[in-house]
Amino acid sequence: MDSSRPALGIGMVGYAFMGAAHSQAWRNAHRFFDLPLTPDMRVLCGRDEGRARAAADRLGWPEVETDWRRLLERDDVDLVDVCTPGDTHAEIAIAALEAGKHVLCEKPLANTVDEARAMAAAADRAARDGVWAMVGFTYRRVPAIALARRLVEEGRIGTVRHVRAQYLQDWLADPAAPMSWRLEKQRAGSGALGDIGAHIVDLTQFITGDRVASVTSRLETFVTERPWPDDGVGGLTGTGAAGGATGTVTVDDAATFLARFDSGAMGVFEATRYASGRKNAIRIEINGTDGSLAFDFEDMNVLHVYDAGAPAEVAGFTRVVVTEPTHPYLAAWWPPGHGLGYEHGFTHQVVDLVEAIAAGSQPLPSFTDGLQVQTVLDAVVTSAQSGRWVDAEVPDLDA
Ligand code: 4PW
Repeated sequence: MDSSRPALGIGMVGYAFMGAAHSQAWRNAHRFFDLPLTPDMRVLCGRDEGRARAAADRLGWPEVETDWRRLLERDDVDLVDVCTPGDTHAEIAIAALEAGKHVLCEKPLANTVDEARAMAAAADRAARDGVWAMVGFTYRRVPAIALARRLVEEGRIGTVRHVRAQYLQDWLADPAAPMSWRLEKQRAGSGALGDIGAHIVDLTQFITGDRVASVTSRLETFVTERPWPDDGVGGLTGTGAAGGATGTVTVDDAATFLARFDSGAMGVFEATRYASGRKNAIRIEINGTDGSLAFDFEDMNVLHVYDAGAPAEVAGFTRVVVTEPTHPYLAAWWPPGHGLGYEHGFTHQVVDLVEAIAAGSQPLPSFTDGLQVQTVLDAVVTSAQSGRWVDAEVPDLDA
């Protein structure tokens, strides 16, 4: 720890996939970026003491608590990082904000619009006292995505007409793949829609600076019964216990929807866990009047840029390798050509969050942004039920 900078005490709830990704970010951010506050990993919270202790030792947390409420009582915790399933987000985040702790909360913000609204209202109240809340739409911090936003903002592709976005995974393509909390509506809120569809809603809105105004959609659950894994955890890897208990899938396996943005741009979205061979393909293409941008997370250090103004003889998509020090976040890392990985998005998220807290400004995406994404997800569900176009609500915190 850099002792010349004030510490920001971190308490984290949850230690699975996201907990591990967040831990490495808290460990590393200040070692590569010159941060105004130095994150100090103080305590990891998990209900099972043995498992939490093992995770803490592995991930670099010196202490363990088994009740998240203890984190709120501790003076050495300034920020609570919520890395638990969606059904606990609202309770933990609201209580933490009311206790005067900054909050970083995993996405999607909540399981329902009502919960998200309550969280956004709590964040709004806390902000008046300089206590800040941010939702973890991490992929915004992938340098190629941040560059795409910059190019759109600069007007490089003109007026956006088309937004094409897919989030493709395949960890459920095998009907024998195990159950997990991600497949239970009560815990996760929704399936592919909220877990990965939320990312492409956020990303396309972030890149274009526009808002999804209305949608028409389809949701599908292909396999309704799956085996529980031996360890009861399950997830994106692993196998079900042969001959063991099974669980009922109560969420969508795949979501497709058409969207109309505020600007009139048209959007086509697809989120699925059944795209055999696609492991974590976040594919976004934006077509504007003056050019286009294309990105695929499976080649995450690259942004394809088309300039419609280039002479016809040489016009075409340019494969921009996003590793130059002039690209977002890159100056802190390696020489050109030495690419970044999945975990760096989380590191950059910590950087942006810590800088905003130190500056006394709202870190983005805010809980209100998370609420707005939630209203889009809600509109997708409503449309799938009715088979009609549904307007996404414009969140009004005073309502
Ligand atoms: O980024 C993705 C998440 O939002 C990850 O690849 C897995 O799918 C874990 O949760 C979602």
